[in-house]
Amino acid sequence: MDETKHMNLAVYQKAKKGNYYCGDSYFYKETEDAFVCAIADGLGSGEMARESSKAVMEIVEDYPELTIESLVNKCNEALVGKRGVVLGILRIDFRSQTYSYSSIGNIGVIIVSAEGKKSRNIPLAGYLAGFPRKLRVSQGKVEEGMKFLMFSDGVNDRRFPLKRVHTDGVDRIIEHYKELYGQSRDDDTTLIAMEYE
Ligand SMILES: [Mn+2]
Repeated sequence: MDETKHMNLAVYQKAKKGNYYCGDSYFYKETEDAFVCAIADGLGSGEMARESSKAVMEIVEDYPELTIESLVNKCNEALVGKRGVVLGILRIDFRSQTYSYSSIGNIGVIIVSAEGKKSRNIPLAGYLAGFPRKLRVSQGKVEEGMKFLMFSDGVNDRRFPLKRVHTDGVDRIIEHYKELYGQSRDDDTTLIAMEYE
């Protein structure tokens, strides 16, 4: 993936116990103007689930300049005739200094302000499957030191160790999660920790 200049980023990904392939996909990209990051979890398992989540990742790769709404609409078009996915997308616009994100289905997003205030996104139920659906996009100003956590449902967000997130760097956040929950793998797990600097 691309070098990132504005974003500090660390990733943890692990396939479900006994599974060779991970059904979760993620992608991130930073351009002059924006940073985009997405996690998709294909419904079901195996080849077809993977095909869907890959199709969505290609959209994010090809159109980082689009707004969240347009990105999700494009993803939806790419899913016509395919299996559905749950999807989380975060986009940071460097010019307007804003972030926006949307989560459809069980992709968690937690934002930690530079002062340590945490806000948790409540994902919309359902999934994306090639037909129009209602979206909810959350937006705000980005500030230096702000952190974003995005994760698939393999991460139990009620157990997520949030106490030290404010002071820990992104690598340490990932390490800490691994130490605590690296052994329990009931589902594919993807966790991405990001910091805007
Ligand atoms: Mn899952």
